Amino acid sequence: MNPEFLKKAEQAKPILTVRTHTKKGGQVLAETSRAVFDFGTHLVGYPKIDFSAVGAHYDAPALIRVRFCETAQELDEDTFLYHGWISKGWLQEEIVRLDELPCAYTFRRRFAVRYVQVEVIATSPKYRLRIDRVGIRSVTSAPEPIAVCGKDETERAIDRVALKTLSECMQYEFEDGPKRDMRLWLGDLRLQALANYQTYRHNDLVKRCLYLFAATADAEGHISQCVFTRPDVAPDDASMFDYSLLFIPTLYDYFTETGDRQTVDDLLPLAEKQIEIAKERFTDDVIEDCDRLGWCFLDWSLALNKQAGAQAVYLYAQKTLIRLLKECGKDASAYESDAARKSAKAVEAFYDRERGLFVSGKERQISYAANVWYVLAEVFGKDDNAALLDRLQACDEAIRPVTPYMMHHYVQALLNSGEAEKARSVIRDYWGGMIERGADTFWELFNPDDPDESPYGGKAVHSFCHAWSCTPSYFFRKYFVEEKP
Ligand code: RAM
Repeated sequence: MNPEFLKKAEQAKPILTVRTHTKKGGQVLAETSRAVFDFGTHLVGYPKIDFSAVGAHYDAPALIRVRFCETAQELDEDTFLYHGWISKGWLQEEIVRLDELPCAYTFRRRFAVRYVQVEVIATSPKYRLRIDRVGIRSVTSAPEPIAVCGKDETERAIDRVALKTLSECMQYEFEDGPKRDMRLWLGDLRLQALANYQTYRHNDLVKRCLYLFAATADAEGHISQCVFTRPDVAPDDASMFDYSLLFIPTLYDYFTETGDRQTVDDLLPLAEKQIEIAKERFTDDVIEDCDRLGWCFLDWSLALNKQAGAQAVYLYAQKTLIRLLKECGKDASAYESDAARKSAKAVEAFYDRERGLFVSGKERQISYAANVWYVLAEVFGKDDNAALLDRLQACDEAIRPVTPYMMHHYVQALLNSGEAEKARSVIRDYWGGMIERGADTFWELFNPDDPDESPYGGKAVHSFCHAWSCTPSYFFRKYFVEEKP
């Protein structure tokens, strides 16, 4: 742990704004009955419920099950049937014994919630349980709400939900999702920071997160995929190839936005280290494939081969590093020659000239993930990239994005290739599709072709307020300026 970096991270720790939200109760529940309270909007915070007994003096504790749901559909999920590989510990439900009535029961855990469901498991024949009031103390480190933008109600609705998603994920760090995993992930941070620069401009929070990753890098400079901050700051024990490299553009974007040279001077050596570490995975300038889930992320499609896309992320990060070095007046020539070699090799190894698309792995798989990252890495010029994206769109067998994270990169690739109107309609269709299905905040996963798809083995643990889905607010303000508020 680097104490100097940790200190800088802690100095930038925000203060949370707390607000109180209350729903009046009055429902009287007998055993096995339940009541649902709808707060009308998504909140992140600490619930408190006031209970009392109705009937004779209570003569046994009340045993209740309380569920906290982000969406209405989640209320219908039978969580007992969830047996996926992500821990059941994330399910937002509590079994509570109320030994004394009346009482005000405060939940110690923080929840991401719109709907609160109270179900009575047991009282006694002598009394029933009355719910007098349900309250939530919501928390966020986002500054005051900001004005919504967009050219029509569809876009304004998307922007409103995106802003809400981002603000709910702004806590002591940029969290990936306030339901799960409640922590700082690098790929998520990069997109949150981009949206933040166009909206809340809480740039110290980005700085804090950059220093948290830097403080927890190991002695060789490996940056972890995510950082825990409770009870103490600690790195996860795994890294992902693409996420570690994305430290570079995250630092570059921060510098572009703030001009904070001190932070760049502190963190640039570590950014360079990411390229050195990543280089070890190449043989003759072609990245080695790997079948370990999570060696590289790109997207949550379990069928996705990551080989070609990983090389493209490397090129993208390295080119960003070159820009950063030059802007800091430093020599980047060694990186330039490496980038030229690895770009040429990528085309040789992965570009299928007949199909006009990049293919990945032994099976020569075609995916949005791989092709989009080659567009972002600018291996071809703008017009060629636009034509490549057309071919991609026409290719039925191409593996499509399943997360707003990958969809963000597709939209960015369209914009970089001069396809602003297509980019805009992707935003309207994809993010608008979540709103049509009732989203108050945007989701971790959304595959319109298969809305029940889950890489985890069940939707009960999905996060429905997931920061990497907040970037329509970035796109609208950065690229569609005429509708700026
Ligand atoms: C999930 C988290 C996070 C993401 C990683 C790769 O567990 O939701 O947002 O960055 O996967």
